[in-house]
Amino acid sequence: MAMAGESSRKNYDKMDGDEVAGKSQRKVGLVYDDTMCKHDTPDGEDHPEFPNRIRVIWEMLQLAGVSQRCVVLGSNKADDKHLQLVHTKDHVNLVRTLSTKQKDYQRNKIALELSSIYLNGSSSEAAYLAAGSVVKLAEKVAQGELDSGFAIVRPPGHHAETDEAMGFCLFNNVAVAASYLLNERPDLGVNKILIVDWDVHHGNGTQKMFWKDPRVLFFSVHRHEYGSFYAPGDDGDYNMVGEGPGEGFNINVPWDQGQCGDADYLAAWDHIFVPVAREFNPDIILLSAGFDAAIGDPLGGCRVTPYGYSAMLKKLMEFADGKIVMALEGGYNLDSIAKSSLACVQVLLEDKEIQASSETYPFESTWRVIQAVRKRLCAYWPSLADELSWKLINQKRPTPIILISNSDSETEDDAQGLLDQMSKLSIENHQVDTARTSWRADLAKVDVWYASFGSNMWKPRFLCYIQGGQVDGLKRACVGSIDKSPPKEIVWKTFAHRLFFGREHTARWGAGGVAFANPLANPNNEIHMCLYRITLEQFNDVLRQENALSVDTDFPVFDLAALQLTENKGAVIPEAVSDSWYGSVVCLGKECDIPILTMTCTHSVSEKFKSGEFPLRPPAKAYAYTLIRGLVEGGRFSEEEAEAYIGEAASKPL
Ligand code: X5A
Ligand code: ZN
Repeated sequence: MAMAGESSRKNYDKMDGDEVAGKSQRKVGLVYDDTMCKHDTPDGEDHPEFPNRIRVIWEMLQLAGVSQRCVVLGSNKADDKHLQLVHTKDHVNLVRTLSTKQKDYQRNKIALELSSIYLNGSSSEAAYLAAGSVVKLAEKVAQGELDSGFAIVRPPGHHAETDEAMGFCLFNNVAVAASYLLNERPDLGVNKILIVDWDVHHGNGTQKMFWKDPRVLFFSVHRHEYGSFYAPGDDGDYNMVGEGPGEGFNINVPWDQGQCGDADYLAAWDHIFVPVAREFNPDIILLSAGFDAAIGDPLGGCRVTPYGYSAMLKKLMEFADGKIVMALEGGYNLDSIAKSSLACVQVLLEDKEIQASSETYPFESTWRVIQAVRKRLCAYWPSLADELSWKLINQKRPTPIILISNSDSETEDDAQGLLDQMSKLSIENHQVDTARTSWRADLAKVDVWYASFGSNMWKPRFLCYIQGGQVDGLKRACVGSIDKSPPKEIVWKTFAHRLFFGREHTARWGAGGVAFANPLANPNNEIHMCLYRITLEQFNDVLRQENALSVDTDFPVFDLAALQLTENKGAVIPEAVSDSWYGSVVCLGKECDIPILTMTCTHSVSEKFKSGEFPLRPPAKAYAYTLIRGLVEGGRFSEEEAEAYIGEAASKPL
């Protein structure tokens, strides 16, 4: 395989000793190969996991003069035999034969069946190189030829499951390397491997591959938020501790809010990972080093700084004689991933003392999560058994507010657009304002039923609009309402309106329509709605978030006069949201003398759906699943019934 370049070849020779420029240092390996940049979207469409990610990291290491002090290795193609240690034969065959497909549409068809995957003619080669390079680097570190190393690879790996590519990942690079050391190289004496996954997403693939294997201790810290952050579902929950002989060897630290930073991550290190790693005493550490929890990342919404990464890595250097193999996973802000990578390689090189420190405290929710994890796992790891001191957990900071939210109705579709938007995004660390403006106090006294028929039927998803948080695919956290108290009551009701799905594509859910209710009633129709009893203040905040407006506002979008008008006329179009997709508020009657309000498209827009001017589209799988989940978990329907209901609404003409 191609080497990274002529200059690096020279470096390799030069670096063959322990002494560089007179100072002794650790031998750190780097793998980089431009060939992995060839994996790209087939149609040139923007995507956050794009080729330059690895290039900027490599260039940063060169510019900083750091790569010149490392051992630069060329890439290495994985053996099918090694891939099959963790993947099925079918999966390996599928990825291998991608390159033999002559036409993009053949690959597009495969990619479409998978979650968050694109493929082109070079995807197969890149996937083989990514996995093989991590294997090679791990082998050299295990052998002692290198002290540690960083494989700057793509596509990433940790979402890839035994038989499935997903989440931008084709082969599970780190898992292949771990399994290779344990099963193919008994001669190297690696009996216990610690895999640390600090990518902002849960390492679902890695977790599953070593679920019952006590030789691999898996740590993953990730955003989880009721199971709604990618990867969807319960896999990332802290209750997932492994099974059989592997019970206790799987440790998830699932954040239940975004915006976690150095203080939160280091708290997880100090109070969970470090004590457990000390007990486990690994022979080598493999690090799923995604940098999408970095400050500025468009997908992660967290705030880890290069200092934070270096401090976390430094704490890991205490174990396994510092034998650490880092493999790149996610990370989508070029500046952040380059700087974070540099900080990490400097730690591996033991360049200098780590400067700076974290000045803030962890969130209250961070302490809650850490305590829950410790409690769940202390039976396996005695060092987690003690209660954290009250003094410690009392050191906490308030949850900040992001002033922009988004929703199903978000019209920004392409990834670059999102990146642009992100750079304009104003994140302010101001505290929740307890001195509310007067309109809030007034509207807080009035209750309404918010009637949901789309993804908000799934309670955890709706709660994001109240309590803040993020659901799958959402590029930014919901801020929640200023009033974070949960709904006072939840009931289900049926109305004589038509559920339908329209629009072609959303940023969050990809291709497919989102749910609308026809604002006009029709006795032949039946729509199922989940009604949340909330205050009119909260309803305003939901309405604003649903239409991608900031909740930080001096004026209500929907005030008492508007409520009166809606009750009298059946529907109003609040000025501030009139151009948005959910531009009208419809009153569906009363329940216990409290008005039932829903938000949907305006009548004139529904006419355009009817005439075909706007497209009707069945929902994307994941989106439909959220609705089905809402209907099932809400006790409205069995899964089959829910599917049939959604299926019918998605296929019948308006
Ligand atoms: C490796 C990684 C993220 C997938 C997000 C899909 N994957 N929405 O960061
Ligand atoms: Zn990630």
